[in-house]
Amino acid sequence: MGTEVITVPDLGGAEEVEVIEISVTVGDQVEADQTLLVLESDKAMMEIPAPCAGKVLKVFVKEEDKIEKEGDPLVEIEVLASDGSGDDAGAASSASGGDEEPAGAPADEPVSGAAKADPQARAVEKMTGSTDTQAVVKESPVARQAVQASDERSKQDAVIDESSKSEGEVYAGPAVRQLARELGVSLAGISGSGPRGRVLKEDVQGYVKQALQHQSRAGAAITTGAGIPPIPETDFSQFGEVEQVKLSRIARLTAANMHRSWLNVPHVTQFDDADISDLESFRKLLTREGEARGVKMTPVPILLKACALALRRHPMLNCSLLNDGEHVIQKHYYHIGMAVDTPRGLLVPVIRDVDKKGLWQLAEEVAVMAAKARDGKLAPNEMQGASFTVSSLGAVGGTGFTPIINTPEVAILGVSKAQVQPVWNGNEFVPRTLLPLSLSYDHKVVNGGDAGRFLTELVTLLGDIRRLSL
Ligand code: CAO
Repeated sequence: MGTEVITVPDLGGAEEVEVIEISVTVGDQVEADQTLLVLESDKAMMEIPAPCAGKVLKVFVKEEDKIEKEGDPLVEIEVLASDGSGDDAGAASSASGGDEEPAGAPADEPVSGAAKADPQARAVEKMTGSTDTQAVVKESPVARQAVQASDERSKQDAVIDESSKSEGEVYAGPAVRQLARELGVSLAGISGSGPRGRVLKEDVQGYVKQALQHQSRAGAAITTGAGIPPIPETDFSQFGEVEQVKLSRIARLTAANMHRSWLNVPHVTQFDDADISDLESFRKLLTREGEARGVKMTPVPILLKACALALRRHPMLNCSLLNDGEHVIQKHYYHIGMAVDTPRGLLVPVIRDVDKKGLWQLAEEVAVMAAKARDGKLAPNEMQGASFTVSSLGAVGGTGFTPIINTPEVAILGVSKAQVQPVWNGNEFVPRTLLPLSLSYDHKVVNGGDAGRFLTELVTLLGDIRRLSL
């Protein structure tokens, strides 16, 4: 354990830079890359991130201080030892060099070598899309846009948005954006009372207060579905011993993505059972060969293959809807995401070109990707580009579930635990192994007929896997 002093970076020739926001206080635990404070020149804002996880020991500046010199101390943190136990901080600096993103989260943009080594440079790159630190200060629109890009997701979640101004035009620091996100408020509707129209915390609070007053006056609006009533905060300590635990970064991103999908996509889930008795006998036959090859043929690779073929025959499930609501992008590739349960949260590595690969190759890739996900070694591009997702809880149990679509995909297959059940064959009940499947689809794009035909095709393919080769 040691301490690290975060100093004023290269100011890119800016003459006067002001501290416009201190995002932490002494004693705070911070994660690597978490914003410590925000500087602003007359042209742009710059977030100063923590280089590593730690505890804030000292803050050398206060809001509205003017910064003149590169190298002046800003914040001192006590560096937390990484014990390799897979905690969030450890994961952020894992050997993979790649940030992980959960279900459907666009993985972080690739960053340059310099940025990988230096979180501050990484933040600058994220802000600007440029490796040129000076550009941050000089090119205000780019920098501004980059700061605001981090807020892009909150746009989707915003429940109060009465303005035609785009979120991208709003001028606000990260703490204010964070507050707005937590409150489910779009900054686009708030007028800023700070210098140069900057939105302050008080503006957000005032806006919410006003909105709540308005809502209670028009109480009927809630019951008619015109708003999402907030869940009141509860003091659970009144009922017993409690502990507040911070969610991991992966869990937080998953929550945001699931919420966004849930709010934006009209989900319908269709259920069916596939008779996989013959498939299971075939799998058993492959046990020896699998041992010789050093890879196990589990149900997932076979499911992926069957899905790719069914997608090819039912292309509406292999689309994405454009934001104009008038076009879809028809994908002619079959990259399938595979939900993997890891100690740090849900990750979705993508198996590419599933339709072109044999079952052994798929089995190997499934095993490799699942291991990488669990070890925190997935690269960002290994979690991008899926056109469909399979979420198998077969090894865990359960008779069925309704998976949430990994947007911008339009469908996801949930797989539950196969069970031997009595099936009537016309003359008698016979024991058959049935695999419960649940297909959630975006009813904006996929209609019930498409989904039903897709699932029936899948059940047919899994019921007679000779058909996989047709
Ligand atoms: N029914 C019955 N048994 C099943 C099964 C099913 N549908 N699917 C897998 N199994 C069995 C396997 O055959 C294997 O059994 P044996 O060891 O006796 O042969 C065992 O369960 C373990 O399989 P596995 O999980 O190691 O391998 P897999 O290829 O089936 O799955 C993976 C890989 C990565 C999908 C899986 O490990 C996993 O992480 N699943 C969780 C996904 C998840 O969290 N989904 C929820 C997302 S929404 O919150």
